[in-house]
Amino acid sequence: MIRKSFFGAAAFYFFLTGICSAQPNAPKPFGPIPTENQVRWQEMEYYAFLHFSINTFTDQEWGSGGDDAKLFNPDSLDCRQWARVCKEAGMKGIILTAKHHSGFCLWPSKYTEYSVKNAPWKNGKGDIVRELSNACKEYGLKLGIYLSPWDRNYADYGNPRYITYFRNQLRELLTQYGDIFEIWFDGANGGSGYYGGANETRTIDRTTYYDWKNTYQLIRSLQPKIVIWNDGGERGDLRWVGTEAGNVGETNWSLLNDTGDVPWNMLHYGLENGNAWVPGEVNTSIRPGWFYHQYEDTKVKTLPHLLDIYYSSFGRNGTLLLNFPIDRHGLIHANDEKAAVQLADAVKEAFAVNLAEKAKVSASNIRGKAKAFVGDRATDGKKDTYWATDDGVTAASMTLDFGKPVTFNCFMAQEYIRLGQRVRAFTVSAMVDGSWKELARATTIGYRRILRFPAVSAAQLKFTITDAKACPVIANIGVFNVPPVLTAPAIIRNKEGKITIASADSQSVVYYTLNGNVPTSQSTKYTGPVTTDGKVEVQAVAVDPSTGRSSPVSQEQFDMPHTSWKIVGTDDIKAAAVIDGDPHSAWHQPKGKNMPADLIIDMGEKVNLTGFRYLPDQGRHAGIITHYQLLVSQDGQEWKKADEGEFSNINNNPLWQVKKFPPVNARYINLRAIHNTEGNDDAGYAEIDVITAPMQ
Ligand code: FUL
Repeated sequence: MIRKSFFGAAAFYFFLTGICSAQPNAPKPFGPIPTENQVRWQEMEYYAFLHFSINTFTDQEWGSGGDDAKLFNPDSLDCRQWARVCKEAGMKGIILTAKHHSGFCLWPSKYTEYSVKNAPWKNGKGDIVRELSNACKEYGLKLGIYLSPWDRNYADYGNPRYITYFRNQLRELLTQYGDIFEIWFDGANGGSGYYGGANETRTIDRTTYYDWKNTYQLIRSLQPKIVIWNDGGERGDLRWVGTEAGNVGETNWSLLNDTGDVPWNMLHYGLENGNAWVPGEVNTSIRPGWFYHQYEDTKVKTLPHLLDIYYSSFGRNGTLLLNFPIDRHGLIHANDEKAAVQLADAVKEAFAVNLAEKAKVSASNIRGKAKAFVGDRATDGKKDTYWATDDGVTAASMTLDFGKPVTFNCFMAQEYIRLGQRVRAFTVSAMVDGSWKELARATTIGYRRILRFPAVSAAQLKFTITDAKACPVIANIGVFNVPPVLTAPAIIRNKEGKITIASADSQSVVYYTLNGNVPTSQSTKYTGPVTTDGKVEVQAVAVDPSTGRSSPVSQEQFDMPHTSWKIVGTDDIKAAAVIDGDPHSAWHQPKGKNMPADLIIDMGEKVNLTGFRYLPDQGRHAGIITHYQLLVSQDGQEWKKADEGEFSNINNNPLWQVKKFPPVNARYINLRAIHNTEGNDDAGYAEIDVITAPMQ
């Protein structure tokens, strides 16, 4: 079944375009306002990212640029499947990594040999951008392009010849595949790479190297309706929100100052008095990584997690760009498809009935007392009408009378952004036992703001704008009763092998299994920490006894317990945080300890090691290791290198890093930190773990 829009039935209320300022006495635009291209983009609301490249076949997040094009060989690639899944998920478009940092091109660019034309897939005759562009047309989706400015394959990266190459590629992509709605220029720029065989580190100044001004001019001349996303260098039409975790600030202004690089907090919250309209796009992946890794098949984000992302992006004046990693077959994995469709269904269910629609509306102030601006304009389901107050009135309220008590737990508001973003703060209250009870208090609104609060039954709701930059202009409001969704329990194992399972919902009961079976309410009830030994797979579910509703199942696989593990070579007892199984505790090497910095663990017994895992400090954005060596030893005296490399993209996505290598017997491991994200000597660790196989 094709879902017509992300919101299904609620879509009717949620779109806004058109020109209302044609009304006599309409408010004048205030401050920066969006361009037509930005409004068109904002109304897309929800669209897909697809990450696919040569490194899909080497199990890496970033390709080095030196991997053989022959590795690129999906056996069942089907762009129509990608488009179908995105359509069913309620998305309006797809942005494809036509070229990621590896430099490998998914289209047969005539300017490089490093592309599908030298891959076994379709005997070198394939063109994924073409196939996707056709599939998008068939499914009524828009197409966007990710073209990495950083190219780890190209010999001339770092000198001006690369800019000509980059623009030639842009010309190909922006002229041969129809309309492109968005172009994406990632902020990772320069570093180590293959670079035509030079295998070296190259740094560039991303604010000047790409001559963005002229590059933008070229883009806009080829695709006048495009929006440009650029993280760093030169501000584009859209901004990154400073995290890949799937949220933007609760305060979120669609404004920035007209400068290039901006500090993190500005990206996350926008700038109240910024002089340019630069709205935020929230990008995140449906799995921990951007690229496909089989070991993440059980780590696809659960419905409650995806709903949180949805409310923290789309519900906070952002658009949501959700990534599907394309797998080695060339398909969106079934688990990812299932999760995305569940999200679409849950959203459709949540917003099916807008209680505001039938309410009697009154407003404390109506612009010129004119019918054109009464409160009902915000509940008439029309996108081009609005409630507005007189100029100079920057605090006002609107009351909804439902006629009888109704139950609700969610409020939605939209500003008419064509006239600028105005509201600074607002509250939502309900008439309970004869007086107004505040349910929620929030800051900015923008294109759309959604607030959730504990369910209340009331016959009246009051929406109060407490502060605005200029007279408020409210296009839509909605009131909903959203079905509760239980969060999957969190599972951790401590150093002693004790498993703790925690549910975020206090009234729910947790059931678990230790044998790989899916838990149900017939499984063992969790009553307190469970002692385990050896490798174990834990699955857990939370069930609400009053409704019978259950959470998604969470699943963790633990390797050897850390019971006999010791950190060697430091007296600092706090170093134990690295092996305590708690992702929230961390340890950093003492100040003054230079890179390379060694962290040696004695595992207490000889094991057959096939890999390791590293989780950076989750609390501080510091001491995140990017380049490492993993040394192993049987006796703590003689060491050999089992692995070395980079933790790609760990700065933006500081999650578990999994590294595998050929089996080796060892009792000691040394994770040697070579570099970190800051280029200083801070080496930090939340957790280190190993991957073992039975002894040979
Ligand atoms: C990051 C890149 O480095 C990742 O690989 C990914 O493409 C993500 C969307 O942006 O910064």
